[in-house]
Amino acid sequence: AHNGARVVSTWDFGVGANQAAWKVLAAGGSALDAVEAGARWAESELCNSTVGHCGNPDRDGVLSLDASIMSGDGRCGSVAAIVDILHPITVARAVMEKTPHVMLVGEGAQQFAIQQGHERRNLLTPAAEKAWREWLKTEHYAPQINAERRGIPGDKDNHDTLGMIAIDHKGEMAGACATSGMAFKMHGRVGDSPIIGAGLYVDNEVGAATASGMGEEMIRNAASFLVVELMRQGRSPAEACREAIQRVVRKRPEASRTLQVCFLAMNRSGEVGAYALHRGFVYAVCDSSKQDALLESVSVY
Ligand code: SD4
Repeated sequence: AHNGARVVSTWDFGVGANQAAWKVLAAGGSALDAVEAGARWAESELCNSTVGHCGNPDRDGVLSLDASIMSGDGRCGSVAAIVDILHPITVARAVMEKTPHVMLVGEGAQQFAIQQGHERRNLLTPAAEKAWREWLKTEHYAPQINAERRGIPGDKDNHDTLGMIAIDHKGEMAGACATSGMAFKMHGRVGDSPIIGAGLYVDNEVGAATASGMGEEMIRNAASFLVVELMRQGRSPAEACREAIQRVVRKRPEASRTLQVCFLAMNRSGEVGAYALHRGFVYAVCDSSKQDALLESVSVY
């Protein structure tokens, strides 16, 4: 048996997302409802607040969002490169529950969202538009995830992906990802977050994993699936995350010196682990004993 309900999330804003999810879990709700609530909080509350948390657009000035949701019984849904829709996570859940498909992209995803009652609205904030105009002066694509914390001067923190995993009172698990992806990405670029097995994977028999950082590396390594499969072979969540990071490094040793990759995992007993390529990856843990814990992950560098 597991040790009660628990929810974990990537980055410092994970604390707020966890608390939104915890309201559901503490009331005896399901992990699936909890992660949707947590991701919805990140999609709206976070974007309504401070600059830097709100997504930067792609290199054409279009803010396109990715989201995925997965239930421990294997059901999953996602949307990629969806534009002008505030809650992609809810659209992803509807893809899972109301369509014969797993993933919808771009215009089709938006069309489905509108059919589901979502409103079309421009989400690009003045601050994000300003950052994009500034970026246009050089057009240099050089993502620096959590650069500030890594001591790289001049770059603002750039981490806008919520990865969340929950286990409910029944021991059922679920996970969610919500993101605007990499700032100034190519138009049409899809990251790891909406790719089941890359940015998120959940299996009630074993546990769950989610990722943040340079999504291309997660996709290359089917990384969240890898973390879950390593746990299936007996690794602890922390060991599984570390091995997945080592896999990323082995594949691309040079690139690994500069890009950030982070994994967060929880097994079906509620044990939590994390590992990052570079320091600065923090994650939030929330359960009945404490709702605002923020921990710093170990890292290779
Ligand atoms: C992506 N993994 O789209 C996301 C970005 C991210 O912190 O996690 N940023 O590649």
